[in-house]
Amino acid sequence: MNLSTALFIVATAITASGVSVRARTSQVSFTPKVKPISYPTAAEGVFSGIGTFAHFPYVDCFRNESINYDTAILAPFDTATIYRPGTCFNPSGICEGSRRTILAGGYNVPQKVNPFTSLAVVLDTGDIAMTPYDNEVAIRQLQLGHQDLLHRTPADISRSSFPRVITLGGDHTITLPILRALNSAYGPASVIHFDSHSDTWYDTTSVGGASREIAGINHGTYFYGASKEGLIKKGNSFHAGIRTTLNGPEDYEVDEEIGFEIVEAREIDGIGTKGVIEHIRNCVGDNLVYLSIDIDTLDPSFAPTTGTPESDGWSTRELRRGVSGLAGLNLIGADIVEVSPPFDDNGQITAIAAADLVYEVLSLMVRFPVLLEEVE
Ligand SMILES: [Mn+2]
Repeated sequence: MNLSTALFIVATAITASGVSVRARTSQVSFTPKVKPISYPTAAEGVFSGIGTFAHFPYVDCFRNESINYDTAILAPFDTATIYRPGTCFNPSGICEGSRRTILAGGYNVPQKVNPFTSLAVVLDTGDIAMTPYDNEVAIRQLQLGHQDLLHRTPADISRSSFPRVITLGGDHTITLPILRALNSAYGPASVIHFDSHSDTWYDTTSVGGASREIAGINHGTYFYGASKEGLIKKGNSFHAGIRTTLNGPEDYEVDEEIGFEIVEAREIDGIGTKGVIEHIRNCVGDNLVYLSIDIDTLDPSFAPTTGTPESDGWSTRELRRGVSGLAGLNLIGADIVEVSPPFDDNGQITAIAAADLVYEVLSLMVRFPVLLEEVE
């Protein structure tokens, strides 16, 4: 990142300095025959620049007090994964998948908004540093980093109470420290959770063992912990896309006790995306909502590169419809997790699907700011 950033600054200086640049070492005058191009161009939208999400400006908010409205952050962490690791490479993977998001202009046709030309200030803040050696410390680092971003003054205080963060995971464990951070600003929130797994497993020995308490917190159990900590609105939270095997029917009973309703993946055959959206909206109502998207909601044919793939899933089109169907809900933050670039194919099929899902979420956030006075 440092090298890329340095190169970017140098290039800008040359362009801004005019047509004549004197090389310091040789003292030879150089006059370009072609006028420097003005930015942005379509080509820049694809190939040039450092690899931020969809070419949004990179600002290291952890060393910079600049205000912001919406923020995409990156959280590399995969040391609580039960099956395929590699999601620590995911933030940059999704950014690669977003390289051509603005090529055709960035206007979101079904959502009728262009997040690139709206008044919202959107930044790519870079990674939160998280240790790969100690999960207890890493989870704390993400919580504090997220909390730091969240409690800044938003760019437009007349429209928004707090900046909103879209986190590119990482394995799904990252949702727990994010919910802890959000709780410091908003209190308990409803959760809309797209996933093939409920992630509310309570018997930690069945998902990797738990010789210490921290070992029981992983990407299959974090919602159980979040509910016990009072971070989730019970009865007003929702899983969509569930289809994994269970220990037994009792898993669903515990899940309901923890506070979730469920639409299984197979139900879409009967009720369609419209029915799925209706169920979700009825469940969360006007509550503050946190949105968490596991890429394994998608069938492995649409997203092969993920921590724990499950067949019989939804298509990218169905999931994008589901996400854009959340229009008007009080969305206070979101994550997209479990993309593991080392397992992706040469066409970056998973990274592109994930990037497009982030684009849908960003479009929602730009359209519907959340001002607490208007919600309560
Ligand atoms: Mn999952």
